[in-house]
Amino acid sequence: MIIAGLVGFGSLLSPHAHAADRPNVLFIVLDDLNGWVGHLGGHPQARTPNIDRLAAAGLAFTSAYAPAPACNPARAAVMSGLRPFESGLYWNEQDWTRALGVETTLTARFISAGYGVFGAGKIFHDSIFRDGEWTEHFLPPERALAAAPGARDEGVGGIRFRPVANPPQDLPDYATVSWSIAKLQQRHDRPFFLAVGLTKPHMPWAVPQRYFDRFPLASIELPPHLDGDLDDVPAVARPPRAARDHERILRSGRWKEAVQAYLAATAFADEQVGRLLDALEASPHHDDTIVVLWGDNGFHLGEKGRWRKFTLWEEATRVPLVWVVPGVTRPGGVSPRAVDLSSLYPTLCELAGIERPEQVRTPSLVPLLRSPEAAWEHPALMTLEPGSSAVRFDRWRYIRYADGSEELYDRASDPNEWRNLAAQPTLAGTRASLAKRLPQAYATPVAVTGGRDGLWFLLGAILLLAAAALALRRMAQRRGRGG
Ligand SMILES: [Ca+2]
Repeated sequence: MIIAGLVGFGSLLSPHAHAADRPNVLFIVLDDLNGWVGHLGGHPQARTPNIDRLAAAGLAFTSAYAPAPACNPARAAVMSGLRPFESGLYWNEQDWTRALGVETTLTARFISAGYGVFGAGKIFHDSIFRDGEWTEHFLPPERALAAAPGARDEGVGGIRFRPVANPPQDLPDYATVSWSIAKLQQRHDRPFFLAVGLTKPHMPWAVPQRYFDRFPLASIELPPHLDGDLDDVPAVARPPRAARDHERILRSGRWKEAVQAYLAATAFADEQVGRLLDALEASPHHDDTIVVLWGDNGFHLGEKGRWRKFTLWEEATRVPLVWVVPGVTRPGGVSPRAVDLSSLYPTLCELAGIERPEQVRTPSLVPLLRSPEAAWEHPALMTLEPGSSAVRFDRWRYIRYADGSEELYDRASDPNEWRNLAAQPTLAGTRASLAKRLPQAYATPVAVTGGRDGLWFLLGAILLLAAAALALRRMAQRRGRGG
């Protein structure tokens, strides 16, 4: 059990506190972990005893959201305190290093305040570690994984899953956690900020057979889904391409297998979290370390006929968010307030007595860490692309797309978001007041350079260079011959 520290720093530090008085931070991020964890009840069969014991030791948010339903923009928002519509980072294909100056990011801020800042695994998109943002960092080696005996194939189309024959020690996350445990066991002469980024349960859901065995296929329950659910959503919310995953899954008859594999990958990731928590409890830093655990975005497993993320619905945006702050949170705390992860930056600054940069305007969560049910006037915002965002506030989810089309859900009576109420005349006032909370302006998107587009660009550039080199050689040959 993690016990909220007796010697906690219940009275928050001033920005002028000595570095030595500041708390340590253990910052844990999981890739593509949605609400399918025990304490959130997103799937009745999810088994995450370690994340749940952390939640029981402190405070769990039950309505926490990613600032964007994709890895790159969500992580950029957490690490910069700037939401996508402020930074111009909306998609995975954008180069976040162009938009975020080194001096502005969360870990650079902690380094300036005298912290030793350590990072392991995937923290930023593409696992990029820049000088000035880390005192020391670690990237685990990738090892070849062998299919478990009896594994059929690598999944269904782009939805990749398969049990592997390797032991857990062969997975990169295991090495990430081992490196981090060594950091927790060290003595530190100044406060530390240790960021640990696990890559599971991101696809491929390729984890040892033993994790699959915990979820017998015959017992697997499919997530809630409704025929005709998309009949009342705008056309822009159901692009034909996005439906292909689900069509293939239905044709294959392997929906339950995919659900089993996601639960298995999550159980593996949870076990790694458990190793870290055990190490923290056994370390000398147990009483003066803040723990924050979050998922970078949600994930659809067939709800609304969708797979992956990239939507403004609950499944793609809801994430676990757990805090244990000695002297501030109390065991068993639960906050139902809707918040988004762009608040992590100001919250951690406030808890550590570090002044937040001027450009970070998102609200600190400290009032909710102290009183989980305190009144909260701030909306949780999530952005898909310029002009398209969702707001979660009170019992509502309101979505407006760039073409002006809308969705409105009453989560109190419709937790699966099956009935779009945007056209209800009696809710016009509600809709208007929610619309006011949406972003009023969108930053120009940062140029797309990474991902597939970037590869094509690179390929084009290589071909051009090769053609130029060939032309030069021919010219030289002609000169050589002709004299
Ligand atoms: Ca519907």
